[in-house]
Amino acid sequence: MKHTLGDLAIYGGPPAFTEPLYVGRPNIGDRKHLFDRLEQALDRRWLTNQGPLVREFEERVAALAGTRHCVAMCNATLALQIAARAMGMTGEVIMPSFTFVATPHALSWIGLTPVFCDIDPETHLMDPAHVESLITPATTGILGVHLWGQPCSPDVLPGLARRHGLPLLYDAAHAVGSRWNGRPLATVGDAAVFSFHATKFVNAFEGGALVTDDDELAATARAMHSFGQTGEDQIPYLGTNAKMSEASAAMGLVSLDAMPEIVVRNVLNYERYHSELAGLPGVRVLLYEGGNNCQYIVMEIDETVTGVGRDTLRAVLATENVRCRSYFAPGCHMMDAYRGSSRLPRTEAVSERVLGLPTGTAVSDEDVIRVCQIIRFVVAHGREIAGRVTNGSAARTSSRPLVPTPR
Ligand code: T4K
Repeated sequence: MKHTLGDLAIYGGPPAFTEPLYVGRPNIGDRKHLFDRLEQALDRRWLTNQGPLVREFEERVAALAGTRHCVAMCNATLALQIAARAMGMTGEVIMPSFTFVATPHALSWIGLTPVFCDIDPETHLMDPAHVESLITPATTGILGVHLWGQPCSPDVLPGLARRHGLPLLYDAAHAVGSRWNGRPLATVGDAAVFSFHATKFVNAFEGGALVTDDDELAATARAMHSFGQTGEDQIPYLGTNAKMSEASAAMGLVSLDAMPEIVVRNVLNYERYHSELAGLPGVRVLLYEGGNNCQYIVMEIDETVTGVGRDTLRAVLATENVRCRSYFAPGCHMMDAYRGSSRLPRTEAVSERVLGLPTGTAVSDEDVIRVCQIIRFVVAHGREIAGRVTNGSAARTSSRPLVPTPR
């Protein structure tokens, strides 16, 4: 418990946690099952190129997504590139700026031009009215993002895309297992891309997948992800190598098996953060509709109310060994790689306030309570802490760096 400012680690007190508490600590699943599956792959001497574990993983993911097809890939970034090419996107593609940089990078890397749109500050999701206002003759597609596993305008964007004759792809990196109106969220739009990165709800060490009901799109993407081949010596497409390995599929299958217990932990942590931080002026934890996998727990802090900004809070937490992330700041349109993009006031305001909080199976109820106790303490002493951090006295009273290196 922190009772006085001197109890805070930035002022020389003992850190609240002896081991770092991370955002994105991987969920591991049943190790024995993983090793069994790896042994079997080694015994078969079939390690990649559409082996039995990848095929099984694809079947399981398609069932979860509620789609006819799943093409498993080595990560979501390549899956987005392949999806965009297979869907015929060639020029400008409208997407949110408030997302992980992989969303615009994936498309820029293959010569497409991201056109960034603003968000609804309440949900952090792309604003469909702004999307429509950005459509020009140069637009060749819309890339929605189901950020934090939430549904990105599933009742508006598909109709809008259809009216303008544009393909609608969803970056569903965060939305594995997420549902909307009782149906899997991945069934919305022409196709969706999942991430199975180590930090994700379901992980395959690294991995991604394209899911769709479109037979032709699935067949094209499948060819493109394996050098553009449709058979031995048949290369109708330009392609790349985005195949998932058997080792990744083994981890992915074990992780799918563990989904029920992961979601229970995620939801408990989500509810605990909400209850512990409820009523704290200037602080809000994003509220999700039902059906969210709760892999990301995101809070906002309003410095005009609390007197303490996101970066100071993050620094204080870091010295307590609570390694939060400023997901996603700055907005992609403010990054050097996209300099020259139009300003997006709502994205810019939100990206200054957000903080991703530690959760997942490595984070217990007691951990969450202790993290929230520190947040409450910092907010209660917001102006004082901000003043001391700004005028450098914190650095003088503590030998610890304000933001320790993450590993
Ligand atoms: N679209 C969206 C909306 C995305 O969020 C992402 C990825 C993508 C597309 C692309 O998906 P992939 O191509 O990756 O499949 C991390 C992940 O690397 C990235 O996959 C994820 N989004 C993004 C939100 O987070 P970084 O640069 O923040 O990673 P890093 O290494 O700083 O780790 C994040 C946190 O996880 C830290 O707190 C440490 C912890 N961690 C990480 C790893 C890898 C662990 O505790 N153990 C680990 O093994 O991007």
